[in-house]
Amino acid sequence: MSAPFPLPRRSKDPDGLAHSLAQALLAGERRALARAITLIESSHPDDQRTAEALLGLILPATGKAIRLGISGTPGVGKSSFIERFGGFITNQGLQVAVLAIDPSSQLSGGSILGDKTRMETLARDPHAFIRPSPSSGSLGGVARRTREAMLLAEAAGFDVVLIETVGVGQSETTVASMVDMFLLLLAPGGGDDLQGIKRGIMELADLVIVNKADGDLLKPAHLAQADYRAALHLMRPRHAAWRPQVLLASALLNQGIDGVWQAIQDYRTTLQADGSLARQRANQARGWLRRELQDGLWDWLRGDAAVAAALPALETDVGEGRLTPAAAARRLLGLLRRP
Ligand SMILES: Nc1nc2c(ncn2[C@@H]2O[C@H](COP(=O)(O)OP(=O)(O)O)[C@@H](O)[C@H]2O)c(=O)[nH]1
Ligand SMILES: [Mg+2]
Repeated sequence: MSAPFPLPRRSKDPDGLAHSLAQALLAGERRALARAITLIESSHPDDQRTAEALLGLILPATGKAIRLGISGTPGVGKSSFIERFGGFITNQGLQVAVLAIDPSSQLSGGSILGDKTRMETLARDPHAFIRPSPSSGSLGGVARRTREAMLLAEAAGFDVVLIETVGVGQSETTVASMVDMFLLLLAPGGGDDLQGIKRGIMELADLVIVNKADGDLLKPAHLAQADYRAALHLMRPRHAAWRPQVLLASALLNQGIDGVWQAIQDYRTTLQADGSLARQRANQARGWLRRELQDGLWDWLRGDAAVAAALPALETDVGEGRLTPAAAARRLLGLLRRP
């Protein structure tokens, strides 16, 4: 944790606090970013009001970073790769923020924190900012806070925002819905490995990186590259102008990182040229609006006294097959149409 930001923990004047935080953030103050992320992660109503005011203030300063998602099953080398990749970025004079969405972090205590040893250099790099996954809440809540943290990092002047997730569950789709480009890290395993990777995750990838392409694994890595290329060829590309690439890298030997960075630049240039990057961001923002509405409506619905009273029995009926989910939902919604 960073040193305490010299502002009151909570304020009777949320707008005043939001303004000072926004100022510090836009000046690129690191501690302000840490403090602002803590604020958006807070469930205290005062903090939430301040957070909303803050996000409103900094929104015009967002959007300049390249937003990257990175996924891969545990052990594939994500942390090792991010350490090298992050270092490569800061060596170019750019700033990188690493955030995480890890639905399993409630159990493990946070993916990135547990990995600090593998990201030792990056963690000490003054041009890098590493923040572990919020360790409480539903995937939806964690996702919202990560997306907002990304906006805060952009306002603080970060050039690259990298969102890490573990290669399991639905967190991949969630991350893909907030980034410009989705990177998938795979191990050299060839055809066998391909069976284990969910096709859905593969379809999200704009860039596949076969890590551990070193030593005895170099040959299998080349075979895997060919297999993945063939597999991707059969899938519907996410963008008309971009064919997903499959590259080799070794986080261990610090090789192939420049190639990954070049592919990211090519992707960005290509998708900016035909307007699809901007279109994707607009679609993503609209998607998030809808998700927020769904969440809000659901909270509001459950807060309704009549619905809250009827819900448990209806859930039992649905669970035991006495009522269809559709009929139960209609009945609950009907309760809202009281005069
Ligand atoms: N040979 C080799 N091993 C690697 C490479 N990258 C990571 N590893 C090893 O793979 C293991 C898992 O790496 P880690 O970065 O923690 O993976 P994560 O769980 O995806 O974050 C560690 O023992 C690393 O040393 C690589 O490029 N080559
Ligand atoms: Mg890791």
